Amino acid sequence: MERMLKILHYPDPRLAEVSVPVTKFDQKLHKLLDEMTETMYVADGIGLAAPQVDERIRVFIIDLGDQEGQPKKKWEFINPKLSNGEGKIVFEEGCLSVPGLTEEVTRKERVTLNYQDRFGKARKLEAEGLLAVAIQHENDHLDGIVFVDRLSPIKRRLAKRKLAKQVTL
Ligand code: Y12
Ligand code: CO
Repeated sequence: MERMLKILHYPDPRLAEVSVPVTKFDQKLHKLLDEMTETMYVADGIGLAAPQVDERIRVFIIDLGDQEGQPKKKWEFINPKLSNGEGKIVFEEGCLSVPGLTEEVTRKERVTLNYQDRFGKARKLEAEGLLAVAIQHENDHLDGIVFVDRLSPIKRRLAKRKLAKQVTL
């Protein structure tokens, strides 16, 4: 059992910072990835980015759980670079850093992601649908963007008021 990491909550200013690339694919990185995985599972999330656990590096993980017949798979993305976005998809997003709020966000339907695995090996993934949404949501965290920032000004204001009123544990 790995250690549970503390998840920062919006609007913590640390969530608004831009993260730096990973240069060492060592034991320390592997430990963080394992602890992030445990934290995501315990919190019942489907994605988690390193800055959400106060580590400003370009790392995120995704596990969508069982998806229509496809077996469960945990993805680890390090130093991701998004390209070739196509189409539009609207999805009701939530975030472990924004408990108690879900809102519809428009993203690209298909994306290509170049990234490295935990050993530094270069990899490429063509994703669509929910996986593409999750990748864009998590990649935003690496640039200091939370889904609330992607809402229209009116919806964002309402969302912020709702969050400010709510008591978080
Ligand atoms: C699609 C959209 C967003 C992502 C990013 C990863 N998001 C999550 O892991 C969301 C977790 C989440 C958890 C919630 O709390 C519970 O279910 C107990 C939740 O519910 C409320 O806050 C009311 C919402 C989201 C990936 C793919
Ligand atoms: Co998030």
